Amino acid sequence: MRIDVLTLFPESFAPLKESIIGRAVENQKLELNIINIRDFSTDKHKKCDDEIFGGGDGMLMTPQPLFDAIESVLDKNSKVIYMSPKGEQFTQKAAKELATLQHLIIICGHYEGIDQRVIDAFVDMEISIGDYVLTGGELPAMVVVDTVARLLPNVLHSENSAKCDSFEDDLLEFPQYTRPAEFRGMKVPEILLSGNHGEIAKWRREQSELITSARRPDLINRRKK
Ligand code: 4G0
Repeated sequence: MRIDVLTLFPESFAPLKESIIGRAVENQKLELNIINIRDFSTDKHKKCDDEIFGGGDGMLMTPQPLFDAIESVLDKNSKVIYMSPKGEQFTQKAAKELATLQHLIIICGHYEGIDQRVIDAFVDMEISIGDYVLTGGELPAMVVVDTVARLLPNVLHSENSAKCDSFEDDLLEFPQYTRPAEFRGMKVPEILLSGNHGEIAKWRREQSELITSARRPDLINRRKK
């Protein structure tokens, strides 16, 4: 998969060069291009924002640099996504759908967002990562890139790690332990050391159901449907 991210702050994407996503890029499982919208401004001062028509606080990103930046990467296989607090809620299900596509273009707005004409001309999907407002779409875009990239073939070590995730069956994860079997007097539950895989699977299922009922009753109700 190829992902092009359009932003005024390309350096904020440094975290994606680390760890699993960094390795996915190195191993060519993901082609990730971080594109500076300012490079496309035809203004003599490279200006990319202006005041809002009709009044109101703050600045809006102007159409020209965005139109040119988008047109520089757009092709017939592209899905254009705009990160916005008024977008559709991003979920694991949405990530799985995006992970099947060839090419994503993700637009990051800053300030009060972008001119509506950019959205009308190019955007296929407005996505929100949750009901809160950030100073820019960069953190939300990183959330989308990370979530989608770890679902791509051969990005995680085992096929299973993505399939066993929380939300995969609308249940939260059971508690997990590693060595040592006793640490500062705190013991790992006996059942997990028993080697009885049937009983272990049963215990994990019960634990998942308990934690999901306590923390996310909405998920339990959704499952019953
Ligand atoms: C568009 C996404 C973009 C409009 C972006 C701000 C949160 C999210 C931005 C605004 C973002 C999210 C109207 C302030 C950039 N913040 N929840 N900030 N306004 O996904």
